[in-house]
Amino acid sequence: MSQRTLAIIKPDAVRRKLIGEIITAITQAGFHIVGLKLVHMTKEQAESFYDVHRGRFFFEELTRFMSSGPVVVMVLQKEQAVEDFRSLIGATDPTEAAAGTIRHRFGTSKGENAIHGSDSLESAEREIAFFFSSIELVDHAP
Ligand code: IDP
Ligand code: MG
Repeated sequence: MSQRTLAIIKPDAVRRKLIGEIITAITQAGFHIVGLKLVHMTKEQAESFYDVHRGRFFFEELTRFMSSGPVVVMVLQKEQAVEDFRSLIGATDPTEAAAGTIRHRFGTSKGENAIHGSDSLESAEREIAFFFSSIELVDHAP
């Protein structure tokens, strides 16, 4: 079943000029980009995006970081996109992420881990709707 998931190239990776290399890794892994834009979130928008983490000890650091500079948000389509993209990005902590994963290659700490990927189909639907309207998404045959 073809699915859509939300990816975010985080501010650390954008600052380090890694947008091109990360998009290459994503498209070479078979994902089709069906939506893409550059966004600089306000602190409030980052808090709203990460609402499920409100109250966690890292919430303040996370939302400050995610609103610290522009990010690249993308909607990716592929068979089993949600699960396969989580595999491609690797574990949250880059030191624990498998070799070859995006976080292992480009992340520098548990917070500044280069990329976000939706953790379930339900999260993907919510996160895609958070950033994109239907006119900003192209059709891609499954
Ligand atoms: P995930 O991105 O792998 O799904 P989550 O546990 O959902 O990981 O956490 C969301 C984001 O919050 C992480 O990607 C990371 O940027 C940040 N984060 C999570 N745990 C920590 C921590 O212990 N210290 C600092 N930042 C963290
Ligand atoms: Mg998560």
